Amino acid sequence: MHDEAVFTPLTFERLLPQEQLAQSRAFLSRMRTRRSVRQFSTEPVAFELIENAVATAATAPSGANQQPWTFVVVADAELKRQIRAAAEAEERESYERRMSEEWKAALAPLGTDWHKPHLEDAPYLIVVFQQVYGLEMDADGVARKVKHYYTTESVGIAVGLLLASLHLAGLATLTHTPSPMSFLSDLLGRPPNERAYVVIPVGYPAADAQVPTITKKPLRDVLIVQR
Ligand code: IYR
Repeated sequence: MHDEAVFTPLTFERLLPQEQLAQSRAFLSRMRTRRSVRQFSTEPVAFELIENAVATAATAPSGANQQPWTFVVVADAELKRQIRAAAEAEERESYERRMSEEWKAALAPLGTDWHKPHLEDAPYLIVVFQQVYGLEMDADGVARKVKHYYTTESVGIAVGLLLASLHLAGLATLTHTPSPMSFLSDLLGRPPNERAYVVIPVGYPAADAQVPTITKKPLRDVLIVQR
């Protein structure tokens, strides 16, 4: 049996041209101030900012509207300590043995290493999971696998919206991908259909936070217009 499409009139706010430009420019200039932060203050953050960011992420378009994401928010100090310990063990192995010289050279301008104190200092870690397939209960109470489409793309779009929301809320973030990330499924007790996608420490930057001196490519290098 297939569910048939049901349509409803679109709610769409048409903006005046000057309002379009003002909104577009304001968003651009706010987003240009976003930086990945690796030194966090332990200062608490209002939970609603996290909740609203996840709700914003969950508005993302997704393959077949399957919304193949789970956001696990970790505030518990002991759990953060365990995540840090496991991430540092993997990262240490990566930096000291697994990563190629070419990879380490590419990372050199960022000044990263295996130490991840931000995983404990940041008041929240948002661990994003990708639902590689769905699990649905059938009528007999048996779990059935449901194929998911474009999960990597869908979760990537959602994470982009999440980062934008947190930035506009005046918070700092890091998109952190310890590798491999399977320890997160174990520590957070996630089901077999979910795979860790990224860990995002969220909070205020430490008072003395520093960021690498790096720049974004100019528009002419990333935008091609064919009229
Ligand atoms: N996961 C490691 C290494 C790392 C990899 C990339 I690609 C980066 O852009 C940054 C770091 C780490 O988190 O240090």
